[in-house]
Amino acid sequence: MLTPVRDRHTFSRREKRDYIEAELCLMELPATLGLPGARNRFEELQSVHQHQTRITHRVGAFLPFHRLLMYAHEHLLREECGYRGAQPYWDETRDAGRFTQSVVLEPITGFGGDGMGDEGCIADGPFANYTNNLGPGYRIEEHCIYRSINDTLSRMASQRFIDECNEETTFEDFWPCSEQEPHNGGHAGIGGKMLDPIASPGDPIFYLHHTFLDKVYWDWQARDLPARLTEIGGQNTQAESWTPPPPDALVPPPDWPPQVPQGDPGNVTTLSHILNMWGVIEDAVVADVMDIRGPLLCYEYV
Ligand SMILES: [Cu+2]
Repeated sequence: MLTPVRDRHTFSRREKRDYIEAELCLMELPATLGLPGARNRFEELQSVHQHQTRITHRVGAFLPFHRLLMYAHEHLLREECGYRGAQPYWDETRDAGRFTQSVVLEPITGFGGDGMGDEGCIADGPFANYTNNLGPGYRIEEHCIYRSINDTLSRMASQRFIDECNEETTFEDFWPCSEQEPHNGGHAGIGGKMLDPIASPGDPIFYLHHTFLDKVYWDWQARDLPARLTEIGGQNTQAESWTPPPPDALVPPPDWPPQVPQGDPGNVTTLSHILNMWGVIEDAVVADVMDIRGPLLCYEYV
């Protein structure tokens, strides 16, 4: 049986609460992997992202990597925190241009609202007291979950940008399109921690956003099956024009492992490209995550 993934807008009050409770549980479970700075299971997932930003964004593995990261997060919720419900995604097209009004961000059963005060810390909701230890960027230092919601930028989450991407007929054209507005809308619309390209999984809304993006990806694949279950491509290293000299928080510590793509014969992402999960779950290759209904992922959007 496939695990259902559902629009969070359709969740009952109880379903919303169950999910939030499982996430809070993950934030309390002690870390087991010894990843730098990660103090609990939630931060270990974040560390997987923090360690690999350069080889998982603006590259061909962007969509497959984040698909597996979504799966890893859900797997931990289920296996370690007893979560039984559907995996939620945030249908951001419903809230595009009005993120400040979104029910996803309400304080009781939602993720809490905008940042307040000098540091932009979220002031309400279940995560208001959570102290995150990873970021900004590659730094390891304690900070609140901070946001700076921007309704104008949240317009990038509009359906029309998804429609534009769906016009693309090859993965090599679809992937960069999806990484633009549909991806950036959620990050820039929420702002703050979510706008940190390296440590953004420190805001739990990250998982609803990227599951939404994964649905955008799957919907595109589903327009031409089975052909798009094997269609992959794109460069493995970020194009020069996309990597301006970073400020110091954006330079990985010298003692961290270098970010080197593995598994492909050249600088093009293939089905044998390795998706490294740093021990949170087993590593996989791109081929393992091409079909969300396949033996590893086993889920469906309903
Ligand atoms: Cu990312």
